[in-house]
Amino acid sequence: MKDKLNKIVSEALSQIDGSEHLEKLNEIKVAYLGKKGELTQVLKSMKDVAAEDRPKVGQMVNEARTSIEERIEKKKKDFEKKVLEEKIKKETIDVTLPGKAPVIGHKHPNQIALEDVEDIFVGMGYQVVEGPEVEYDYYNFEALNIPANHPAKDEQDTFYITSDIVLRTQTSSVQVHEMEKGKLPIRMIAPGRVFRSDEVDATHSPSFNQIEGLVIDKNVTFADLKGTLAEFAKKMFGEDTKVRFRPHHFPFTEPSAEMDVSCFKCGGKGCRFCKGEGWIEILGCGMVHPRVLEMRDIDPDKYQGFAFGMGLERIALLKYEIDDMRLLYENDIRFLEQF
Ligand code: 2NM
Repeated sequence: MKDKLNKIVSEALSQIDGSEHLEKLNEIKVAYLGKKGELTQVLKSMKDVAAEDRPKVGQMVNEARTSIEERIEKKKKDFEKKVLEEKIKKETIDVTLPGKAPVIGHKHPNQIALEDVEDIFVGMGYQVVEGPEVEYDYYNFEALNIPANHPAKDEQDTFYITSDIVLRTQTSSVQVHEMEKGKLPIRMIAPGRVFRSDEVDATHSPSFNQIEGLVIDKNVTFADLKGTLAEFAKKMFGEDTKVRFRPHHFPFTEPSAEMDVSCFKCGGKGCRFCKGEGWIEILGCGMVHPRVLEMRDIDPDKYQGFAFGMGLERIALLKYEIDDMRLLYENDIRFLEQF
């Protein structure tokens, strides 16, 4: 009996060890431990065993059963481990493979220049104010002391929607609205799109961007204008930048001037960039005309103001040494990627 059991066990174990998948293992389990299995048959033949030998034989059969069961369990675990290992191997990511760089957008040079200008004036306590692009003739011209017969009002220069509604030619109209609110003092810049009936070329476009500034307070003088704009020039173009003012004429300011900055490329010696001048024109400015203040019920004997206006594209072209304004409007990715 003992030999028979040993034979069954060693056969079973070698079959278990040699099995290659889970189904085979189940077949083996049934073949040895199932209802009609070999070991079960042995148990059934117990009745033929002498009574005094039965406990011993019973123990032997149980031991045989346990050793087969344990080996099956162990083999099962081995299979599960193998399946898991294969799964993990399949799911591994090779972190050494080169990645795909995401395409990141760039700020438009106009936007960079706008944010630079805004940061400087906001730092000096100015508010950024926006207004409508479609404007009454009154706010665009009349309230700015531009008379009916002024050449700027010509249809050659201004886009008319109706006889008294225009596409704004400057953002000063926003400042007229601000003065109209009646809250003083005012310290503001008005950035935005303006429209003029110009042909497209390297320095002109029918639609471009302006930033105009306005300060109204008690005891404001031309010295405040000069100090403010000199500080702006240093912050915008570098601490060594010098400024100079040339007399000019605007209907809405008196006196009026144009401001140049020393060439930030050659430092003022004269180069190709400044066309040998050493200076670059950057903006127009002046003391707000008393008539402009009076029209808004501001007493010019109590309050004075200074104002200025600059073209955003012009600033961006200078800052990045771009020689054709059209590049700013074409949205060619190869151009925009450089900023
Ligand atoms: C410029 C030049 C000089 C200007 C004037 C005003 C207002 F509303 F106060 F009258 N706003 N902006 C001004 C003055 C604009 O642009 C070249």
